[in-house]
Amino acid sequence: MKKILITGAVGQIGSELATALKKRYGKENVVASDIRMPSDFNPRNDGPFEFLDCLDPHHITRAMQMYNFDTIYHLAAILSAVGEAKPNLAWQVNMYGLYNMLEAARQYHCAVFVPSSIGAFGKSTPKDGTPQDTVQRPDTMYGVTKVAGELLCDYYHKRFGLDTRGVRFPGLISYQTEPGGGTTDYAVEIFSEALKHKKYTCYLNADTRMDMMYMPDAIKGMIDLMEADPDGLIHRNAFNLTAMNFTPAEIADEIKKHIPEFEIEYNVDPVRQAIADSWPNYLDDSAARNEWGWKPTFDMEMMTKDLLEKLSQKIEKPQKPKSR
Ligand code: VAH
Repeated sequence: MKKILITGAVGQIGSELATALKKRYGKENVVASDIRMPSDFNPRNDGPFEFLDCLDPHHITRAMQMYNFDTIYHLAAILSAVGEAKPNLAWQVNMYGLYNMLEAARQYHCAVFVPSSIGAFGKSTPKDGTPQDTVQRPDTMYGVTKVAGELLCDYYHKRFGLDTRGVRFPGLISYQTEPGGGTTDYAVEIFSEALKHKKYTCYLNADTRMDMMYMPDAIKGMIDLMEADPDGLIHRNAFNLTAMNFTPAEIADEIKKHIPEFEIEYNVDPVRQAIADSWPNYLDDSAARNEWGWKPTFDMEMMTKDLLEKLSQKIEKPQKPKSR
């Protein structure tokens, strides 16, 4: 039976991945970890949780020895916008944290999933149908750490035979957690603002096109990749992955089909606009489709309908705190 560690398990991806993995493998076989506790954690119902700072090898060693993991989903990271505000912190967490987890995985013989991002591309990367193998010259600290992380994971596979796997995620859209300081966060915030206030002030230009994905597809993609036959993987780390692409104006029009009175206005944040402008318009994800059968379910229309339905239920009937 699998024994899985998730770092960054209280974050946007981690919180939903933890739920999915516990359902698939049993909650006692999935250890969620982070440097902050989940808001509604109940040790009796939710399975084990560990305070684990990926910058502290002692925390990591203690967890590895306690649980004898065979798989690590390393999600602890600083995202693009926060990374530009705090570049040193982004380097520390995204590189030293990754190095510590790869070293632990090497010593304890674990497979490792590490997410990269469309942020690993820069202005000189072809923006339309961005190839799997192409120029990667990002000019954000986040992008530098993502490219370096991809290369470090490839090195640990080639040099030590470590089973490293990963994808380049587009903007991920979910409703379970607050956005985590990324450039694509507008595509998360817009839905709750539309439901609560019928309006949203967007920090990106109306025509800023980026790849996006609904969280259920991202979670399925991560698990499918980690369960894929390794002999079929040519690229292994940093597979381009996408499900849809849209602009703020286009997602606003889609929301208006459900909330006709919804209005969007624009107050551009030059820092996040510059980051978004350096990223692709849309990726070519054929390598993932060919090598391990990647196939998203949700397009923009399906995601908008599903997310608004579920988020409105959550807003109307907030979850009661779990019984102790
Ligand atoms: C960010 N949500 O905006 C992350 C992601 C592709 C975007 O890497 O930084």
